[in-house]
Amino acid sequence: MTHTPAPIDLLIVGAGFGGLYMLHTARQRGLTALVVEAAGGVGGTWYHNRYPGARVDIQSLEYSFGFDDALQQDWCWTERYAAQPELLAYANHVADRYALRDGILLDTRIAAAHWDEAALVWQVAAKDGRSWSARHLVLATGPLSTPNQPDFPGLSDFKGRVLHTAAWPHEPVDLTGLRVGVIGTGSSGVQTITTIAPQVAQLTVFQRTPTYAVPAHNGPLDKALEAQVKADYPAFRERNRKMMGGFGSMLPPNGFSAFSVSAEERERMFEERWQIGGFGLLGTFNDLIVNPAANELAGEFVRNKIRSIVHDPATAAALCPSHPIGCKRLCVDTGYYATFNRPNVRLVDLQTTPIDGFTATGVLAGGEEHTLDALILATGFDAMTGTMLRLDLRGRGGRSIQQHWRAGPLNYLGLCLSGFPNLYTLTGPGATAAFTNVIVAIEHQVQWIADTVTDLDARGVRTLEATPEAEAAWVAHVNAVAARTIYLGCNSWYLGANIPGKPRIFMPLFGFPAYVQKCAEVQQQGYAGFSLT
Ligand code: N01
Repeated sequence: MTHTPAPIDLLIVGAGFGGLYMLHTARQRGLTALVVEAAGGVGGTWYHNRYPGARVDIQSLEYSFGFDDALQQDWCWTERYAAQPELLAYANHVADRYALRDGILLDTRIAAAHWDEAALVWQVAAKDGRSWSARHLVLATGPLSTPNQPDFPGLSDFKGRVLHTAAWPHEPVDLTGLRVGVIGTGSSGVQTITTIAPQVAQLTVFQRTPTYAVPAHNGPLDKALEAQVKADYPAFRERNRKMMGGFGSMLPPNGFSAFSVSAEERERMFEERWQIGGFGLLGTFNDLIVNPAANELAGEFVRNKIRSIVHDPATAAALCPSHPIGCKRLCVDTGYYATFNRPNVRLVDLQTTPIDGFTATGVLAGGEEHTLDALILATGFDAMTGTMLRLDLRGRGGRSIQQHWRAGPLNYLGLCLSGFPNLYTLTGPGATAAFTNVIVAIEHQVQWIADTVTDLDARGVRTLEATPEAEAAWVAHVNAVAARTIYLGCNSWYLGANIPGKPRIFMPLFGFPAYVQKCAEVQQQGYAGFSLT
């Protein structure tokens, strides 16, 4: 790869919220930085996921940057849970407000990054042949950025339109009056299904695993609540940073067991949180995530809701999940289960009637042809590692990330990799982002990286590299934490279980405050677990 004469301090891959804030923070510290982004605009997730009904599942007063009080005072969300266009507008506002655009190269896909052991820099090349050298490389590529396109044999036989929720076209897609199929019932599928059902002639939902969904009770943002939060925003953010997931201080989890109250009281408390809506249901008791028996009570509460909402008992039964609630990320919905009461909506249970193939005009399942004009794949992502593993990323000795991660994503602190000096992963494996309000997680990791780079510069240290021992211990720690919860009890993307052949290693760390504390300790201890040169 060609060398450029003066290396920049930070090359950042990706212009989502992570890349934007990394660029801003680097500049504030007097570091030179460049963001390289494959898409035609900023916003990452909210640039690509334009499917009908796409919206955030954490309240917008929380799912937003807190690093600048002027920003959080000025910006006004219109809804309790912002929809994709508003989130994309927010990302663009951040880019403009902090004059970031001249540091962002759009429509440019990074193809390779090789560590240059002589010059102690990353040599980074784009697909179009341009190249840069950088002292530090930050992969702000997002945990959910490479769409999962399952290998459905015969799919190309289908002559109708095929769409993926995570790669939705920019021009309007008019599904009015069409016969539409949706494969997948995770968050993307749930939002798509609920939104398009009233528009389409016929909607066929192909479900492999039933999903737990709790009501969002979305609506216009409560102005009184907004005023209350804004009057105290820094303290509100601080309270959220102390929560397990970096959000939820408006409805803190209760500190007692599901078994410490009577059955009637338990039901009343679940109901109270169901009526409030959102993830707070999982905080009704303090043992829902750690005790399978307590978790089962919450799961049964939601199954009873499904049975009471869905009129057809067979459909209701097929919609009832049996895995632990929360084990796959909970969906936050707007009438998902009730959608199956519509006469134009049909559920196809792939557990009993698997997809046999495709015809020019539809999907064959259970010996029946489901005639479709369009098929929507809401099949998720090759999460957390998929995007990084598609790079030609090579560390010391030319060792590739594909070799390093052959048995799963080895990392230290969810930030660094042994053999890959001065490389940082944002919201990647080993970090809490997937369980956290991701913007809060990004703010923390970006600040850690910026602190580290400026600190190392001040000390005259040129390279920071995780030791293999620290890395192995960290992955064991992440998995040990997960083993104390219900998270190993299902086939989730947290485990890599949604992608055939992907190593089953539990990737995200549960517990944001402890993670923040650990990262700080590592810095205070002179970068324990790292070798410095
Ligand atoms: O993806 P998913 P997603 N044949 O992996 C099914 C975030 N997000 O895009 O469960 C048939 O959850 C798969 O079935 P199964 C959020 O963190 C947030 O919906 O593997 N079906 C599943 O039903 C979320 O967790 C928001 O058996 C197949 C679905 O496809 C994450 O993104 C909105 C299949 C995939 O569900 C991912 O959500 C959207 C196959 N071969 C996303 N392969 C909000 O903020 C997969 N499936 C609200």
